[in-house]
Amino acid sequence: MKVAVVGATGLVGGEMLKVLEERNFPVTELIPVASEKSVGKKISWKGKDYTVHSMQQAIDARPAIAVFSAGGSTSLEWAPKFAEVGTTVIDNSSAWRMNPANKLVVPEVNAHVLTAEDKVIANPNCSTIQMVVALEPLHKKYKVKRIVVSTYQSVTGTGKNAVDQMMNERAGKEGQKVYPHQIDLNVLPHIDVFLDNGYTKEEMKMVNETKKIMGDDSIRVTATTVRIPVIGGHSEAVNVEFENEFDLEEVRNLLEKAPGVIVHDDVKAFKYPMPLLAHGKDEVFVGRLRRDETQPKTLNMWIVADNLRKGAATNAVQIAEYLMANKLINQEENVAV
Ligand code: 2RA
Repeated sequence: MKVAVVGATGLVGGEMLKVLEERNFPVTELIPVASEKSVGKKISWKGKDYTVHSMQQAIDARPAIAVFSAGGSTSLEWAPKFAEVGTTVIDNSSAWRMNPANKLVVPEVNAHVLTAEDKVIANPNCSTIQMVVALEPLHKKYKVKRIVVSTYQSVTGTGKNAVDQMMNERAGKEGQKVYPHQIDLNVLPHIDVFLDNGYTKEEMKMVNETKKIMGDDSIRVTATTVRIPVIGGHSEAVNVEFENEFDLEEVRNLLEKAPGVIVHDDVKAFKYPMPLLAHGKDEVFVGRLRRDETQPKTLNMWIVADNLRKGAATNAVQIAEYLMANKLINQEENVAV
């Protein structure tokens, strides 16, 4: 199957290539795409060199699937052009996520909404993905009413330049500044731009995307998203109120059986999820399970996942796997128009 990776030279694009290889996705021809300045350069994948294509060259090759991680404006301009030639686009930007005509998918939660007519599919925001994977089994059983979430997000969520800023600061070196303040030895309660309501775009993504993915507009979400000087993954402290009462052991059992979830929770042995342990893995790690003793039907939990993998690349590839398994993409080598 011809697969285009748009943004192949970025952090998420590189992770997408890694995940496609690790999961043996049946790529017969890889079409890496990057900005004009990289066109013609070579990238290596599975021991072979591939020439970086321009967008138009990639469209002309008529890939069956194009996974995008190239920013919202690029996706708005080019994703429809891929779709016009029959390619199915899975886009990691926020461009299409809240558009009613486009599906927003986390396979463990709502892959069933996908159809062969979906040609531009949105990959949710990383901090939303890990939260809904953990909440879905509990929502099915107890019905989520309200979520209060605080996030502790890795600098890899911003990109390579942010990692460089943190490492330069740590080494006492000068360098490009991505954040408005020092990030090393600090935390920034500021991810993406501030809106008129005092929240950031990142926080409103968690509010709005959660409802769309879980298919329940009655779910109330309030979020504080924070950048911290780590790599490896995003962490989240989630306080979730249910419509119905729960049993804590039953919650633990539901999570242990849930797809894509690993429960890591034994505080006596100091076992709990951490970015260092989630780094490079595809699962969502849950721990610190405990009842909120200040109000009924309410649970506290700690959720950690690698934001570049399950938070982006792996979720996108899992969507592609679902489409392929359910024959929802044109798998002919030359996609029919
Ligand atoms: C971040 N979730 O962490 C956003 C986008 N990747 O910066």
